[in-house]
Amino acid sequence: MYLALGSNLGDRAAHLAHARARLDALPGVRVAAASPVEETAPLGPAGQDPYLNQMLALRTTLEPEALLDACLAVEAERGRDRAASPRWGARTLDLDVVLFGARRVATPRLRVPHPELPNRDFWHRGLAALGVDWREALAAVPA
Ligand code: PH2
Ligand code: MG
Ligand code: MG
Repeated sequence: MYLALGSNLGDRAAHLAHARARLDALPGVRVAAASPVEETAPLGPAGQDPYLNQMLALRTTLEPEALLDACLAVEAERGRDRAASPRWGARTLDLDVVLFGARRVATPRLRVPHPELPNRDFWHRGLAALGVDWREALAAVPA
């Protein structure tokens, strides 16, 4: 599966490094590959600082919602406070499930493929660095 990392608050590179290490240490999760880290202009509310973004390829035996729970826990370790920040507001660490094989998930907590995938060129570049064409990957997911 492919996981997007983002940070635009505090020590951004350290937040991303923490995420890579903690995810790799989780039972049933391996970081198989990582794209280069890219600095990107913020999408969303004005006045935010630039992001660091990175795409990871994870091998996992976890189900998508279990992986989501692990991601939320790792975000919280970096002080992510969802209540304090508006949608798309500044954040220390954001971990987004972008693709999970050819699976489609649509639950109240999780939508995969990530609905923003078609709109984020930095995710497209991250996936391309991992050998993935985002259009082909999307096309492989059944409706
Ligand atoms: N994530 C957001 C909102 N805006 N902008 C950039 N450049 N990178 C992101 O990862 C990002 C964003 C919400 O998750
Ligand atoms: Mg996000
Ligand atoms: Mg998120």
